Amino acid sequence: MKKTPNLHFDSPFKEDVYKGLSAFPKYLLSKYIYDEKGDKLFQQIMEMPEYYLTNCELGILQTHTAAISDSFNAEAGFDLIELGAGDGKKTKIILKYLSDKNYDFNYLPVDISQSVLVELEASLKKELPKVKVQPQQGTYFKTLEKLSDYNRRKKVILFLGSNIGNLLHEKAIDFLRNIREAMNPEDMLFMGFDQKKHPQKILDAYNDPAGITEAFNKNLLVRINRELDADFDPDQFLHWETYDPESGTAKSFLVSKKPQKVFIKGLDLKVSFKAWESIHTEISQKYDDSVVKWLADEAGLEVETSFKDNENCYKNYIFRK
Ligand code: AVI
Repeated sequence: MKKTPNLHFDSPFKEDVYKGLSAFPKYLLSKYIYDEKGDKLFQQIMEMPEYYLTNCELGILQTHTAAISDSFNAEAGFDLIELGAGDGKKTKIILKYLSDKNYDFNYLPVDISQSVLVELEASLKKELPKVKVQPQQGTYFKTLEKLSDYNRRKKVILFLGSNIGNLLHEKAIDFLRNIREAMNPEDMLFMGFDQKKHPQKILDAYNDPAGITEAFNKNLLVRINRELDADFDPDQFLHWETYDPESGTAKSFLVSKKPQKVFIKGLDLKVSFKAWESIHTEISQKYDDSVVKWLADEAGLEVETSFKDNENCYKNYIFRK
C-alpha cells in the first residue's frame, strides 16, 4: 500500500492543492478560483447572455418584489443578512422596496472580501441613502454565529445566485444545517436554486464561445502558478463541461491535451498527466422541488413558499425552521 507522507502545510490552499493533485482521479476545489482575477471573471460571466441564472433571478425579484418583501412580514423591525453579497445588484431591488415603504430594517451584507463591502456600502449610500448598512467582513458561519444572539430582532437571511449548487448534496445539507442553527423560530431563509432544464441550455451557460468560463476555470492553474511557483501551461488543458440530466449535476473539468509533467515548487511536488487525463474542478448542481424539499428535510428546515421565473428556469425558496 502507498504510504502517505506526513506533511505539514502552512496554508489550507497548499494542503488542498497537494491533496487534489495527488489523488486519483485528480481534482481541485472551485472555491480557489475566486482570487481578484477570478472575481472579475465571474462578474463577466454574470453579464454573458448564455449565463441565464443572473437574469432569471433578477426577473423573479423584479416580478415578485412586493410579495417577497412583504413576506418578510416584519413590522417589529428586522435584520436582512445577505451571505456573499457581491455587488448587491439583485438585492437592491428588495432594498429599494423596503426603504420606500419605510420598513424598519438594517442591511447586513456578509463577505470575506473587505473591498467588496466597501464598494457595496458606497454604492448604497449614493443609490439608497435611507438604507442602514452594517457590513460584516468574515466567513458566513462565524458571522451568523456572532449575529445569532447579537440582538433578538427577526433575521431574514439571503443566499442568492444558486451558490449552493457549488456544493455536493452532503455539503449543502451541512450548510443548511449550519444556517438553521443560527436561526430563531421567527427567522426566515430566502435562497436561489437553479432548476433542471434543457441540458443544452445548461451546457451553453458553462461553455461560452468567448472563452470567459474557460479562463475562469483555468484561473485555478494560473493561481497555482503564481502563488505556488508552478509551471502549468494552461493552453495545454481543455476546458470541458458535462451535464448529467439524471442527477442534475453540471461538472467542469480541465483535461490534459497531452502527456505532461508539472512541477509545483512551492509544494515540492511533481505532477504527471497522461494524455486526456482530467482534473475535476467544479460542480454546479441543478434542482427540482423534490430535491430542494429533501435537502430542507435533511437539514430540519421547511419550505414555506417559492417564486419562479416565466420560463421555469430558476426558483427562489423561502425556508423556515
Ligand atoms: C457561483 N456559482 C453559482 C457559479 C455557478 O453557476 O456554478 C460559478 C460558475 N462557474 C462557471 N460559471 C459560473
